[in-house]
Amino acid sequence: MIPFMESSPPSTSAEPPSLTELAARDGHRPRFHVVAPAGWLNDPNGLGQVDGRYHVFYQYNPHDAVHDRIHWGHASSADLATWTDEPVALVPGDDGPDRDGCWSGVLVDDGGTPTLVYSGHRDGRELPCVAVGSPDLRTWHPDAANPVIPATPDGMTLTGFRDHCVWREGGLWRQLIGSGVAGQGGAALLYESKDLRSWRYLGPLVVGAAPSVDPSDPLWTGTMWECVDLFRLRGVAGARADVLLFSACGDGDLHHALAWTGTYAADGFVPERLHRFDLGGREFYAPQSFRDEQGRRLVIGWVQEARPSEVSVANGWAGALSLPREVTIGPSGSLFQAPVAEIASLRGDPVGPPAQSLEPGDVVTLLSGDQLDLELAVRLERGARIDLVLRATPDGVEHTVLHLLRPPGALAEIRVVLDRSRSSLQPDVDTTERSGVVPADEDGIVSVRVLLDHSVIEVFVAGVPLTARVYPTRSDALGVALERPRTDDSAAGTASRVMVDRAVAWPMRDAWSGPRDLWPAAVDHPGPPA
Ligand code: DQQ
Repeated sequence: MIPFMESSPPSTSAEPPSLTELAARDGHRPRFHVVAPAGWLNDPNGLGQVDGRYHVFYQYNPHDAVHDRIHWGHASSADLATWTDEPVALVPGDDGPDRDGCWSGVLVDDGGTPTLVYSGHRDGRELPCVAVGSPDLRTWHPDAANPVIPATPDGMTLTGFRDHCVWREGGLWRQLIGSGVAGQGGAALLYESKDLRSWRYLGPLVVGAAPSVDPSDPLWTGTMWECVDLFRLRGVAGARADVLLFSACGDGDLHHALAWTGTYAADGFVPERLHRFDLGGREFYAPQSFRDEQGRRLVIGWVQEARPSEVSVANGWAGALSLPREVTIGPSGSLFQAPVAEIASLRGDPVGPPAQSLEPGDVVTLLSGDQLDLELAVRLERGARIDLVLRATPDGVEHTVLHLLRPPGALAEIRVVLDRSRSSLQPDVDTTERSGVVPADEDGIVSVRVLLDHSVIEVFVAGVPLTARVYPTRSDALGVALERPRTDDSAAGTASRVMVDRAVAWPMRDAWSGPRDLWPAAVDHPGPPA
């Protein structure tokens, strides 16, 4: 393995470095994404906005960068761009249903009492639990009656029973629990309650059909649905859809996040269209959504590592959360995602070349760096391709390329490919391609947003995200350029035109300030400006 360190010198004391010291010196650690102080992070949990302040909780192991005896970490933000650590919210009990871990769940407002509904993990299975919080969301007490649902529904053979989506409807609480019916497919099970403590099983909201496609297919729906989430979207021109978001899992393998759009009514969900929720596959998993005080539907997912676990352990940390994204629906029923507008507040001074047409072989160098926001508007004639090169060393030995290709045929679509084959000299990181097809407009105009944060890349092409990790070994892997290949991938050949209407890059500031602590203390937040 090739060592990679950024600026901080190694510790000179005889003491081995702490997890936070190891994490702070790893050049692959994102700076404007939510990451745990150190240790392990996986799913986002308990997302919400309370009295104006945003809260994210997350699956957390403060003892090591591995998934074990999961706690709930907590961070808060006034602006969705800069974040502050909050005290650890949930710790596995000495005994009881969450002795081996406090797995994923949600935050609800129970008549003014903040309440978490989560999965207690013990002896290899999960059961629903609740915890009650102080008004400032900093102190949490698991309910003495946990688990609040003591067993899975009678007569069903399930592949799993965990993760929660809880809402008010008709004066009662409802919840979905992620599951799967053996021999059939993933499922969301529907329950109802007056008090969040005593639940009545209503039946499956929906059971996936036995997946007919190969598990390697990006639309494979899995045998167990993790992190189920149901919400309604209303768009312009009367567009409306109910969305069932879930993470497709099979035999313990985490595959990808998918979303059904369809109709929720009469205790059931009629699925109509299945969407890949992120073209990055397993590297964007376990998303959870919430509605903020502005009425926006916001989603955050877990950006998994794509390097071996022992490398994460050696660096003292693993896992990041995606940037918060707003999800909307278009008139054609497509789902659009975009980073929340607040992220732009982290931008420094913009740099960008003038609008121009690219000839075959042309290269336009952009602002270099590994902590950047980029906006592009390009026009591709049929058969034309443009490449955005990221994290490139000056000699090109390491580089990552986002290809945007407009097929030669009549279809108004763009093929998006993230080629990571040369992204790292480290042999054991995942460098497999991530790709998909996104709708384009008839003129071949494509809007692209790229948020590069060290090892995390979040790309949005025409509202479709692709999230992935890259781990260049060299500290000079900072080059960013737009390139038109010498030959286009088309019968139209070089007759096609490529126009760059707009290309702007901004360096990005850090979302965190000051040292981080594995067990954060409560810190007063400044009040709103006078
Ligand atoms: N992660 C949690 C589970 C969930 C899984 C455990 C998804 O509750 O099903 O850390 O990544």
